[in-house]
Amino acid sequence: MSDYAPQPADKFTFGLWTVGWPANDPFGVGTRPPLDPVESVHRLAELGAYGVTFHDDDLLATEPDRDVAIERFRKALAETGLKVPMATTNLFTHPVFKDGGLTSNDRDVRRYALRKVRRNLDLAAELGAETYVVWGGREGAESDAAKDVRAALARYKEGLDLLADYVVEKGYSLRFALEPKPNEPRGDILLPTIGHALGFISQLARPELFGLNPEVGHEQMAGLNFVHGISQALWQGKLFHIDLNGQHGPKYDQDLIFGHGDVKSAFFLVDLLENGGYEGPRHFDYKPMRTEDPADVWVSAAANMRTYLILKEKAAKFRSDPEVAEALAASRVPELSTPTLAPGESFDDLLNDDFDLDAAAARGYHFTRLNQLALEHLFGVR
Ligand code: GLT
Ligand code: MN
Ligand code: MN
Repeated sequence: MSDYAPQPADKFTFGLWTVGWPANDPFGVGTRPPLDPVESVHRLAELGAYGVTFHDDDLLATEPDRDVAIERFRKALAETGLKVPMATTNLFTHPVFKDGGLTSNDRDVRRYALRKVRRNLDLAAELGAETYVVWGGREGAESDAAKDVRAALARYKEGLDLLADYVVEKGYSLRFALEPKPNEPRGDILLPTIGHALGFISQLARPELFGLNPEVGHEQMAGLNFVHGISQALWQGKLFHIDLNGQHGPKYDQDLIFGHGDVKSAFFLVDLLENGGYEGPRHFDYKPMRTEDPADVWVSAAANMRTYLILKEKAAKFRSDPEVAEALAASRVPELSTPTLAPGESFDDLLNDDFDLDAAAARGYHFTRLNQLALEHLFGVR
């Protein structure tokens, strides 16, 4: 029996902005003091994490001089062996981004936003990042009169095409991961779901350099099935990165600890990630609750990883349970992987089927038993 102790090989990563969130919200000021990124790096390494991720501005949380902040961060990475697999740009906090960064109506702001991303791309590449996340939280509107959405998408494309050209020209081995979100902070955000973002990528000049960084809560805020969304991203070869957290259905973005929202979805998600060929980092993008003190922050960071490892063990047991294998077969789940036409068959050959319509219509799929077996594994009674 495992003690669920995270190891670097588990590839757990955390954003500096997660553990470092001082817990300020629209109704109140922070309840925790700012956290030194150097302390976060050391604490996360002690807890067994593999890496840390950052926005350009996160590095400046307690040290305003960028060069000094980068040097201190670099030293902490060297001391702990923590990796930086992903980085991103803050195009949402400063008031200048109130109407967006890459899609602001103000052309000067769009030009500034591109310069800000460009500068942090250089640092990301230097620190060995492979993925560059683009979360356009301010790219959107509150009123349909205020934003020409077709023009905004054209500017989004223009900006991302320029950034991709820059990465290629510099020889960086970075790929971009777009992060969908339906709303908050904007009333409506562009690229609101996994599906919208996948459709948008097909319009870019270098689609091969773009994939997704879907977040559990962002799809669930829109009432969507995250496991289905991740399945499609994997199927299209576009799951470049993932933001794991928890959410209780359609409401504000809760950013709970992974598994502390919809635990059934978390179980099937871990099952999918572990068996679906995803090899990237398991990145937690959560917020330690506002009620928690600075020591509780590390309890919450550990809880994300422990929950993942518990669910991983449960998913493995579910998959190796002979009764589950039998129930899957009875439900014809493996049959869906058989192509509808046999090798060498033509469309016309379908006309030769000896098919009993009434018998097929009468057959049950026995999904109830299968679902109950999954839940019993999750409950820990099998
Ligand atoms: C911000 C947002 C997250 C994004 C981060 C990347 S920042 O906290 O809520 O979902 O992943 O920009
Ligand atoms: Mn979120
Ligand atoms: Mn996120």
